[in-house]
Amino acid sequence: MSQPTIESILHEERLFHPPAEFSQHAQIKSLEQYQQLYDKAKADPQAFWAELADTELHWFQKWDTVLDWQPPFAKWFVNGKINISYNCLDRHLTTWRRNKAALIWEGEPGDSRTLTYAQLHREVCQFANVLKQLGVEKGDRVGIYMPMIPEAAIAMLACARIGAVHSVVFGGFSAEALRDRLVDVQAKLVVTADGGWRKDVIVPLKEQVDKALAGNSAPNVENVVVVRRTEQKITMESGRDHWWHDLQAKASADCPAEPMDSEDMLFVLYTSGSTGKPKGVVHTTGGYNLYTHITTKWIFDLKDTDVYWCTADVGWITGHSYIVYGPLSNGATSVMYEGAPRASNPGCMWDVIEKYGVNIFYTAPTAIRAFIKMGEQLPNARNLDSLRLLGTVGEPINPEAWMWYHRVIGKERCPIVDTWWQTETGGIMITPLPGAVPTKPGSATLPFPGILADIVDLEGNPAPASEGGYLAVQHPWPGMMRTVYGDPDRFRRTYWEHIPPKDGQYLYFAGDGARCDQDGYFWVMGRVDDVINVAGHRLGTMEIESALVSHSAVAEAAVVGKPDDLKGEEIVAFVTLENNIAASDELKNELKKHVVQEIGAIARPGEIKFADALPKTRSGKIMRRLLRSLAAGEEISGDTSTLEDRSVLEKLREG
Ligand code: 7RM
Repeated sequence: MSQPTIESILHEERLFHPPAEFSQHAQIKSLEQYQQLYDKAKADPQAFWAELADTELHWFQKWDTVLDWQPPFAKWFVNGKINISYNCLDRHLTTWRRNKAALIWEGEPGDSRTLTYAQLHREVCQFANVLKQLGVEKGDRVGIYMPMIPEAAIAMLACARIGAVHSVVFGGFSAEALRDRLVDVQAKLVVTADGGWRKDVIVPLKEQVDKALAGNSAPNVENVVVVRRTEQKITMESGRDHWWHDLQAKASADCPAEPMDSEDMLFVLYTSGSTGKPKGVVHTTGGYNLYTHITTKWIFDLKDTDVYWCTADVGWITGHSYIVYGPLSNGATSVMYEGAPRASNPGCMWDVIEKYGVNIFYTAPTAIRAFIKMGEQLPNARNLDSLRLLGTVGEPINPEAWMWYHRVIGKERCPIVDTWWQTETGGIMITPLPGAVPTKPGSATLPFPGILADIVDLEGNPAPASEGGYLAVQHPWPGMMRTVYGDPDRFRRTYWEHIPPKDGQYLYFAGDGARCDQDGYFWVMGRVDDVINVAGHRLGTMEIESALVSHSAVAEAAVVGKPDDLKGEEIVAFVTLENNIAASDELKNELKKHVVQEIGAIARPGEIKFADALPKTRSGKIMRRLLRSLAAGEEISGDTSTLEDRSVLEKLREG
């Protein structure tokens, strides 16, 4: 896929109005209504958020200050007492939703399970008691390393219920990556499963946990709770490991939700940046609850009869905010799917839509491009009439993929919400409201009410309309991350001082390049830092470089992204070897395997290129810009005058 260019944006003239029938019944019904909300929020953000917090959420005790902003540290709903598990469960039990499906789980191979709000509440209360019995207290951290099964959501909600802080680690990460995260967050307990299904194969999750904990390398972990899922043989360490079903069967279902301070930590989720180790992004309770609640309600235009399906994994922020917390806080029916399209079952997504009558479908551009490749006969063979709204997230969507989604899946009658946001923002920031904002293929359109998005240069000055610049946000919002776990200084430097504050005015730097068109529509062009986006997964080039350099044969490594039709970007690694080591295809494979072992399969380099030397500046910085052009097979353009040794480039070009 080619990254969007300013030229392609300038030539995109197609405009799709929300269908009248859709707008008529929508939460937000017209562009005027959106504009009113936007203006109201802009004029008095605190009043705007306070009114929503009051009407949309249950508080045990009301806050006394809406926002305490000590840049770049924000506190929302100060001294308010709230519990997100209460808002996601208990408050629905006294309504007709008590027996409504909360989670519909479609598992592999052919398993399924539906949990009503009452049933989910019961399971969550029981597991909350299990956590307590195992010594987990308010403020303690709990690692969750799980397949896409209901127990993942149950564990998250159980933590939230007693005030424990969850840190979900995507099940595709390796034992090493898991260990790094468990150590950084000082997890006291880990919840996992014997295994998980990933495209016809079993991922040995418990085995990975054993590896991560071996030799007391994550010393804070006292207990491991294991869900029986795939039934393959695992070893259970006595005193440390416990079966979920044993504990759950004995646990009381009575566990009132702990009134949490609005600013108590809810979870830590690790994400990659341009430097150093992945950062533990910290989200707190009240603001996150409100932000995910209201964005879900307005952007996905939730109706009480809807079946809503977000295809993300709960190991990513999209799963946290838009499978679990946002939908459940609204009392919605949220589908959770363990499977994934693959050669043996290429039409499985459409089967799920047909089986459950899915109305709202939220997925990633990389998935859409894979659907295109598999052919429209697959969706065409299923009844997709239930669909009324489509969404995308994770990377810029190329207009061709947007048009295919609109025509083949949406049958030209479903609005598409292209939602821009990040782990750090907690929830969706730039997006159409589907009944209100006309869409353009490839544009995330307009900011959500209360979000003051800007495009600026590195001094924080507005970028000229024709050129584009850096995406930034002006005012704090309730869902924003509060800090980097254990490193507030890194939080300040990375996000709030990258663009130097002027007169005490701080701008949040998102790390994306973007442009605004003549209608004020945002076009996000992709990362401007050393973060690459492979199939919607966010990876830091430096993490992959560190993994490569940790191999004894490697002297130096530089990793860049190369445009890829399916995955958006593909990882290309330039590697120089230690003196006595010879380059070979076997070594390439070994290095790829090594990266998988260090980080996980999502970080496997697509290509490894051996080089005698890497192009560097006189001050010794690797010139990635040149490597990016080389990887993409482009002519090297721009300034190469800072290159220390020009022959390095010639050699690399010769291959
Ligand atoms: C939700 C999520 C964040 C990065 C972000 C962007 C890219 C996400 C879009 C997008 C263009 C979109 N969180 N991104 N959504 N780019 N249009 N609609 O993906 O932390 O994992 O990644 O993803 O580069 O900075 S994330």
